[in-house]
Amino acid sequence: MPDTNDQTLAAARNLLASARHVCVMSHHNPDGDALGSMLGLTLALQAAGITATAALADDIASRFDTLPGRAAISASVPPSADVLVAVDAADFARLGKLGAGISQVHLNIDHHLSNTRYGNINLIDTSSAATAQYLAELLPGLKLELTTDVATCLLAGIVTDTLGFRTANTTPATLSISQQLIAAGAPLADIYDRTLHRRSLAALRLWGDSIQQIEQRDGLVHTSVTLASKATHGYGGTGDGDVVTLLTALENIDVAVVFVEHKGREVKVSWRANTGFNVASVAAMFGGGGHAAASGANLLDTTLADARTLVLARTSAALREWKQATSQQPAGSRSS
Ligand SMILES: [Mn+2]
Repeated sequence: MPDTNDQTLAAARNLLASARHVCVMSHHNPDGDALGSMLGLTLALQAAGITATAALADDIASRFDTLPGRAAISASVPPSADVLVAVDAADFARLGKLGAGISQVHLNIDHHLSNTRYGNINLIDTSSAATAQYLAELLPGLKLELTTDVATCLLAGIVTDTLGFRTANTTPATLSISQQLIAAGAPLADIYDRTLHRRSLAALRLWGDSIQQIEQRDGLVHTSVTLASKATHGYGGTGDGDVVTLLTALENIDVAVVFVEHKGREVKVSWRANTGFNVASVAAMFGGGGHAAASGANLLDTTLADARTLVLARTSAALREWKQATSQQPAGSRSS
C-alpha cells in the first residue's frame, strides 16, 4: 500500500515548489520505467515553471530514443541543483555513478517492495505496477500538470514495466491511470511497438543463439547470452536482449534464468518467476534485488560457467524448498 499520507505529499509538493533547480535521477542500467518516470517528472516540473534536469550516467537503449526529453538527459548532476529526486531506484546504490557524487536524496519516489526509504521524503507505493503509474497518480497532489509529453513518458514506463499490461501486478488502477494518460495524448500503439516489440536483426540473431542453448529441468529453464554471440552478431545492447521474457513463454516452468556475460569477468543474471516463486529473495543472495516475479543481480570477478553453476544450484535449492513448503499445505488453503 502507498505510504502517501497528506503530510508526506504536502512536504514533497513544497520541496519541489521551493526548489531552485530540481535534478531527477533514476537507477543505473535504466529500463523503461526508470526513464519514463524520470523524464515524465522532469517535464511535469518544467511545465510548472520549475527548473528541472533529468540526469543519468548510463547508456540508454535506442528503443527509448523518441521519448520526450530524452535528448536533454544530463550525464551528471548539475552543480546548481539544490533538490535531488530519485525515481524507481530501490536503494541508494542503484543510483550508480551519480550516487557517488551526492550526499543525500531529498525525495525518493518508487514502487519496489525492497525500497530502503533512503530519501529525506519517501513516497513509496508497492501496489503500483510501475513507478510511472504511481507518479501519474501523484501528479494532482503535487500540483503538476499532465501534458501530452508527460503522459507519453509515464505511459512508456507503465507499458514496459507491465510488459504490455500482462504482469500479475497489473490492476484496475493501472488500466485506469493508463486510460487517463492515453486521453491526455500518449500514443499507446506507438509506445508499445517501439519499446516492447521492435527488434534489431542483431537482437533476433542473439535470440537464435540463446534459444539453441536452452536447458530445462525441474521447473527451471535457463540459457546464456555470451560475449562471443554478441560479437558475432554485432549486438551492442547492454542487457539480455529480452531473452528472459522469451524463456517465460515455456510451458510448465516455475522460474526462468538468463546469464549475460560481460567484459571484465562480470555476469549479469536475470530471474523471472511464472508461478509465484519469489525470485527477489534468490537475487538477494547474490547482492541483487527486484520484485517477487522479476529480479536481477550482477556477479563480479567470475566466469560464465562458474556463475551458472553457483546461481543454478542456489536457485534450484530455493525452488525445491518453496515447492515443498507450498505443497505441504492442504489443497485449497494455500495463500498467495
Ligand atoms: Mn519500475
